[in-house]
Amino acid sequence: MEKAELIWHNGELVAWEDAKVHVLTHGLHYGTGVFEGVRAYETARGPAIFRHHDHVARLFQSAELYYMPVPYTREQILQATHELLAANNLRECYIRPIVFRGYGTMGLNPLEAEVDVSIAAWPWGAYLGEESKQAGVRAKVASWRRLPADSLIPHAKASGQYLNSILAKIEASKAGYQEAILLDAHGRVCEGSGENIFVVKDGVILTPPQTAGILDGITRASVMQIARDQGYEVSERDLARAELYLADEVFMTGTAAELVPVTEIDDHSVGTGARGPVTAALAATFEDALRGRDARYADWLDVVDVPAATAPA
Ligand code: PPE
Repeated sequence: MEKAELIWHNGELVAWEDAKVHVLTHGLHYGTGVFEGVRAYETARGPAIFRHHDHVARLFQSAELYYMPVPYTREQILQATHELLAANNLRECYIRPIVFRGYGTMGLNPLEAEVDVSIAAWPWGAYLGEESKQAGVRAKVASWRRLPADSLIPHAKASGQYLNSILAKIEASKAGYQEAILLDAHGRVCEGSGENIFVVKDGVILTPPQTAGILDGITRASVMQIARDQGYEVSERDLARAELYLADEVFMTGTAAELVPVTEIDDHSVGTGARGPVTAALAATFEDALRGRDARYADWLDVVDVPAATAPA
C-alpha cells in the first residue's frame, strides 16, 4: 500500500510508522472493532470528503451495536479527519477510521476494555483494478453464505465480520475471478465481498433490501437517489441467483470500488458482456457528484481546507 506521513491516533497525529498497537489488543484477538471506508476527491472547491457525516454516523451506529462507547464526539472525528488530510497534504485519498477495543483486558467480555480510535488516510486507486470501472469484472457466486443477521449484524461494519467476506474473496480469486457475490442461506442474493449489488432488468433497477443481510451502503443510497433523479424505477427486493445470470446489466457499488460493472457471473456473460447503458449513465453522474460537478449533489461534499502545495521558488 501507499503510505502517508501521519496517522491520527487517540487524539494525536503520530508518524505513520509509529501508529502501532500491542499484540494483546482485544480487537486483534476477537475482531472487536468497527470501521469505515471513506473517500475524498479533488473538486473545484478543493478536496472534498464524500458523505462524510453519513460515514461518521454509521461508524457510531456500528459502535453502538457492539456496545462500544466512542471516546470522542462525531464532531471531533469529523474535525480530526480534516486535520489529518491537511497535515498529510492529501487531496484525493481513502480514509479509514477505526474504533476498537484496545489493550489491557482479555477474555470475551469486552465491556471493561479500553476503546481506541485511529484515523488513517492514504492514496488508494481503483479497488478492483484500473480497468474495472470501464471493462467490468468477472464475479463468482461464493460457496460461503453471507453471515446471517441472527448470528452477527450485517448492518454493522465490524472488523471480525469481515472474515466472512475474506473467505468468499479468497475462493473467488483462487478460482480466477475478481470479485465474489454472497448469497444467504436460502440462496437469495446479498452483496459482494465489499460492495452492494444491483441488477438492471427491462429498464428497472433492482437491489436486495435492508433485510437481505447487506451492509446499508452509502454508495448504494447515493446511486439509488441518482437513478431515481434520472427517472429510473428503483426497487428494493429479494433477488434469485438466476436473476443475476439473466440480467441486462449488473453492477456493484462501494466506497473503495466506487461503481463497477459486473460483466460475467459464474461464466455466464451478463447482457452483452460489456458495460451497459444504464450502468454507464449512473456511473457518469456518480462521478460528477463525487467531483463536485453536479450541483444537485453538492450537499454530499464536505470540503477540506488542504493548503495548496507551494511551488518551488
Ligand atoms: N457491503 C460490504 C460488505 C462492504 O464492506 C461495503 C464497503 C459495502 C457493502 C458498500 O458500502 P459503502 O462503502 O457505504 O457504499 N466496503 C468498504 C471496505 C472495503 C475494504 O476492502 O476494506 C469500502 O468500500 O470502503
